[in-house]
Amino acid sequence: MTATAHITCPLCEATCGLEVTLDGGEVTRVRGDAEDVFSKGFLCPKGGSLGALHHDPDRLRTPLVRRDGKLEPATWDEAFEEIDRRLSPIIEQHGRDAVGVYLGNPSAHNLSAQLYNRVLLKSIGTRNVFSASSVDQMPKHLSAGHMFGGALSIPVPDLDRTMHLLVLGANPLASNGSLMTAPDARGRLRAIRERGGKIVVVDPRRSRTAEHADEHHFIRPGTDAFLLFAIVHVLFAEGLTEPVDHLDGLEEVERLAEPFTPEAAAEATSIPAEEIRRMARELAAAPKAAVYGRIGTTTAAFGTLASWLVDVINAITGNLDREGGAMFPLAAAGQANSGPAKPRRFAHARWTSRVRGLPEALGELPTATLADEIETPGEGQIRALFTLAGNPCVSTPNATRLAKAIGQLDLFVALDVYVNETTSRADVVLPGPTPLERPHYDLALYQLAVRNVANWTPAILDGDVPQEWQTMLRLAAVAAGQGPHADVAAFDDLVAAEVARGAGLDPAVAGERTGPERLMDLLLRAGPYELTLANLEAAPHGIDLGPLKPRLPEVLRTPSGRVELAPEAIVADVPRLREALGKAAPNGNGGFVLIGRRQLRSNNSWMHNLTPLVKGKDRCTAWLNPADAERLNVADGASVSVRSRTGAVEIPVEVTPDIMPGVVSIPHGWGHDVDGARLTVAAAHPGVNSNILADEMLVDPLSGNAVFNGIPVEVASAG
Ligand SMILES: Nc1nc2c(c(=O)[nH]1)N[C@H]1C(S)=C(S)[C@@H](COP(=O)(O)OP(=O)(O)OC[C@H]3O[C@@H](n4cnc5c(=O)[nH]c(N)nc54)[C@H](O)[C@@H]3O)O[C@H]1N2
Ligand SMILES: Nc1nc2c(c(=O)[nH]1)N[C@H]1C(S)=C(S)[C@@H](COP(=O)(O)OP(=O)(O)OC[C@H]3O[C@@H](n4cnc5c(=O)[nH]c(N)nc54)[C@H](O)[C@@H]3O)O[C@H]1N2
Ligand code: SF4
Ligand SMILES: [Mo]
Repeated sequence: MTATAHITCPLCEATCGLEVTLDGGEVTRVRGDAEDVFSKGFLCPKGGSLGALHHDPDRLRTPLVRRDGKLEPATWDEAFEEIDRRLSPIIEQHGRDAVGVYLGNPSAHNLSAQLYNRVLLKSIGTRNVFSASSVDQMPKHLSAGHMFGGALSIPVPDLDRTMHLLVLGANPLASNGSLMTAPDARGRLRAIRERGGKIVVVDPRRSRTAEHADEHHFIRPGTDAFLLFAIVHVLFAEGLTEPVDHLDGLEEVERLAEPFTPEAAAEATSIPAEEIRRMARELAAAPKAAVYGRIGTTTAAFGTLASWLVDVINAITGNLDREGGAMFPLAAAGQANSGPAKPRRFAHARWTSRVRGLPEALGELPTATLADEIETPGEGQIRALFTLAGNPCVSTPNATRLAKAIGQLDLFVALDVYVNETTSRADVVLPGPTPLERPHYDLALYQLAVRNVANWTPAILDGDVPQEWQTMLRLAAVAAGQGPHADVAAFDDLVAAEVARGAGLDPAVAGERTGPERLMDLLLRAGPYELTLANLEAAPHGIDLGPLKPRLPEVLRTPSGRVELAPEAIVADVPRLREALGKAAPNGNGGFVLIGRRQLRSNNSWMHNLTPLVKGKDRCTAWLNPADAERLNVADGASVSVRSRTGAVEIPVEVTPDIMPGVVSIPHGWGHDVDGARLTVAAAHPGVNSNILADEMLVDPLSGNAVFNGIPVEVASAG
């Protein structure tokens, strides 16, 4: 009895349509859905492994509760009773801030999390909320918030129409695109060149994207803000600006850019001044161009400044909101910037973290200070931690310290699909369904898509475990003091009533639906295309809502109703960059700086337990330039020790001219040989955890975002 179903892959930001063949409950084939309106048949090896994920014998299918030091299978009732028994006294005695929450990256790819995390957080009522955002894109949220009035009002490159793309710190050929939902990024990039356009990549590594570009510039890690400011400087100095309408702060930006001459930036970045001038001139001359910066620019010491400057350049070259430039998507549901305009000043740093005084952003505190908040006694100390779809013991800086801190908690509850490097330390682990067992809609990612689309995925297999929204509501009820056996359906009715009120609708319009289906139906109805969930259900390959359209000034939510080119909060950080000018000299002591790199067959830390994704030669290697290898006397394949302030790892070397001298690159998400983890396949290909080296004290002060690029390290032969 075979059947075919069509789903959207929820593993990364590309939202590919997949065709899944099922034989009973068995997944027999996964391939790209050729009829998908957006991805048109494209898929990557991870999407192809959804069957392997679903059938992975190590995947968690029942709750676990720690008894006599060991995680043992338990019923759902037992698990919630245990959480209630241990959480309630902590909240009673120490208050709500004693509960910390960490939301991991899959939360952004999970409809239950997108719709119900908010409810859970509200019920817990803690300020100690952390997420993967502050080890990732928080700087971009801040620049978008301050410039355009919305943290998700992030302009995306109009890939399918641009004629010139300047890419900094992104490798979409491996990552499949980020803050730029674009299935088959490779095909879309190829098409730019085929229509006579140009792609320029700036990266300390000759990445796969760089290989497929017209031009690649090595840049010293962490220095993108200097380069971008110098481009702004040249645009003004040579009269090449063509600012878009609805702009405030142009003159201030011109003034701020003055010290950042190409010569000064050349020294900092190691890109020659004449090349910087040429980059600026070509950007200005292109009929339509877009600047796009991603994780190489955000997980850096000047991450917010770099994120801001990307859009400053888009705005002053006339490319912001222009076809073929950097545009604002118009999503079908849930988009704050297409709802009723309630302009208000974008606020961040409304409070600061207790121990290090790091700024709040989007209601969260920086993950780089999570260990401080667990370890440091006093009022507000975290004593209980919830992780939802997160693996912070691998994914966040100074992982060794965080793992130790987690060990001293009074209670640790994890909602996850594996017992891994983090969740193996939990007192209670609650499993979630697999992507084939749950409905899906990319609420967040369609707000960042290079084309307006909407695509609904029903659950295609019955699951062994409750839907995550049910588990979240049950957790929320426990946190709210309603005990372990709350009426989840009644709670959900309240949630729906609130969403309906926000949408100006009667919840009854959604009929008999409950859970995410009901909420999605409401949000779609309230959205700009006035769709219903039934419309989407009738279109298994998605609904194409057309190419991006100009949205200025309607998209803006700033108090002025204009693009704030020089927001006060960001401008205040420019002196720090100016002071670093001239000091960002090459590593004097012959020392190195560490950067990361994503790999096509990895998904951050959590898919190395699937044989199709880890087979072949060891991928967790350190890249070293031949000149450095010679100096250190290490050969290709030999081991080096890499040491930072926080720790050391030993790792095999790949000697390659594709990395800049003085830079070493180690992929993150490895280091699977941890006691207690239940990852049979991953443990046989463990690699090392690069976040043993990442220093939690290094942050972008404006956003509190962790620095992963440009970490000072020492490298020596381990022979
Ligand atoms: N050195 C360095 N560190 C980095 C980065 C880097 O470039 N360099 N990148 C950073 C970035 S961009 C990110 S986003 C973070 C990611 O940081 P995290 O989100 O903390 O880590 P992930 O590896 O994505 O782990 C996801 C966890 O969710 C679980 N999971 C997967 N699917 C589901 C699901 O549907 N439900 C539930 N409940 N659980 C699920 C997995 O088993 C795993 O435990 O890492 C950051 N860390
Ligand atoms: N296959 C795969 N896809 C993924 C993921 C994955 O783990 N594997 N993770 C997903 C997640 S959570 C995210 S956030 C996205 C990220 O998506 P991308 O931002 O495209 O991520 P990377 O592929 O790491 O590309 C970052 C590039 O920045 C370069 N870089 C490092 N430091 C600097 C610097 O200082 N300046 C500049 N200009 N470049 C620098 C690196 O060499 C690297 O080539 O990918 C997502 N997609
Ligand atoms: S590119 Fe991303 S969305 Fe597409 S198949 Fe691969 S993991 Fe899934
Ligand atoms: Mo990420």
